[in-house]
Amino acid sequence: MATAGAGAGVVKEKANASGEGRTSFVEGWEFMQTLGEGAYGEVKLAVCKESGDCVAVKIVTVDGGKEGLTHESLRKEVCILKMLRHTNVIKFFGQRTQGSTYYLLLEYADGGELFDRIEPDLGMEPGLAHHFFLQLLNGVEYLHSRGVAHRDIKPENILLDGVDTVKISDFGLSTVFRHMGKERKLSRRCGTPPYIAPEVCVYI
Ligand code: PIT
Repeated sequence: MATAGAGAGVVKEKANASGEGRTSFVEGWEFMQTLGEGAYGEVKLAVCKESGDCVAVKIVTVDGGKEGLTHESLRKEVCILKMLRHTNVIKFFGQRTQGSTYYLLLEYADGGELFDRIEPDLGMEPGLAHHFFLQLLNGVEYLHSRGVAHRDIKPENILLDGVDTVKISDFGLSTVFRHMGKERKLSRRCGTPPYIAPEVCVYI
């Protein structure tokens, strides 16, 4: 399936499979299956009705109930995504909002998560691990060159395309540590507990 850049406005309501009439459509794009779900909301595959191109759409509703999720945090995530353009970083194509619901149109990585390529108790063939790790380093080096700290790198956030190209995703916890050459020391302890580096956990 082709992946795409995106242009189009919000939004028309259409009945979903259970007839609840709550499935939103970004105009010109048809929503398909859910690609991922998290505390923030969900990511759906959307197909351009005209060209057949595919994008991933992250759908987030700011309702005050989800911890740490605010209009401000969403704006920051979008602002960071807009700064980035690299083969190993998921591309951002645009954003639509409808009330408190944000639709982020993102590159569709059709190879799934790196997480699913790790076999329990076995890991991964070293040659393949090397292939992924080099690309991950390339992506992280690029982020740092742009002054962006991702702060939640983990196999679930490393997506793959159909030819095993690494795509770093989920910038919900990311922040800017360098702006116009001026560095800012970060002190917030964040990440996903099982993956947090010991030096970040230690309370000084
Ligand atoms: C895909 C497939 C998939 C999830 C995503 C993209 C999500 C990407 C994403 C999520 C973010 C963000 C940037 C990218 O800030 O299963 O093609 O929260």
